[in-house]
Amino acid sequence: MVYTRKDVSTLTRSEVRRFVDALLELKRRGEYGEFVRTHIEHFVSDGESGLRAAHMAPSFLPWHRKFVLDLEQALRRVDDSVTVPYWDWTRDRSRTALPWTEDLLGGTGRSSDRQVMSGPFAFRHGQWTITEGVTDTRYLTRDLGRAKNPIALPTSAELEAALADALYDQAPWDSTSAKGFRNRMEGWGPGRPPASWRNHNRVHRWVGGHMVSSASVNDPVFWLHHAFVDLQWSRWQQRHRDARYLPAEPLPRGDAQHGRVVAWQEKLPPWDVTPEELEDHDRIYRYA
Ligand SMILES: [Cu+2]
Repeated sequence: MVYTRKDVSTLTRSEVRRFVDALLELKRRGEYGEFVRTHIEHFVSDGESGLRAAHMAPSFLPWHRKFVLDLEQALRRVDDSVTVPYWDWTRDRSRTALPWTEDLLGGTGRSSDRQVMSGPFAFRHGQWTITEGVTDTRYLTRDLGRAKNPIALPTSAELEAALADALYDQAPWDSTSAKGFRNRMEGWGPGRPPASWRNHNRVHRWVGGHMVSSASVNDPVFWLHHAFVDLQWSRWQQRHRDARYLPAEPLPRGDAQHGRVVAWQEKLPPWDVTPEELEDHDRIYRYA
């Protein structure tokens, strides 16, 4: 049965509770930590050697589509009414309103150590201890909007600039690709931070704390953010009917990116699935 992912601002109180409860149950069972670990292990950047499947690469979008889908299936094994909601950060831009409410994600971190003190994922409430990370911190951290050095969430105009690009991606297929929907959406822009952080990247920076690391999955907002990014890929496909995932073919020997990016019909690690097979999600889920 095809299910629906909803805008988080439209969820009923009971839908919010069931989503949170399912996350807490995955955490209790130890399954949640496996998702964090997978994301850390697939964080390979331009400067490192080896295949880049998840970030700074064309397969950024299909990789995270599959990743969110796996989490969603795990949540639905706990409670089959649950789907991953999306956070439209072009509209819900407050540091204190949705999704940062007491019943959903809780709020920003306190100023001394950025520890999140409110909501179900606050360490002090005993159900969200960080076990997989890149530091020893056991509590979830955030710094919404970067209190001491403020940055803004991306605007709808900036998002539109990504959606308007009819090319999916281009050489050198990394964080320096000057054009293409993928890099405009992933958000590695030219120049220096913070101006160079666009769309997806800027949201990670705006949330701060755990979201600014390869252990970003520890903050459940990761899923709401990536569901919205995933929705943008669908919108881009609808708008540019003839456009496709690129590269269509594996890059030849001699190309500096040979063996470093996943082509359209190549397997996307750690799964046995290709970008081509992930292009259409309509038989699994749709967006409201
Ligand atoms: Cu990621």
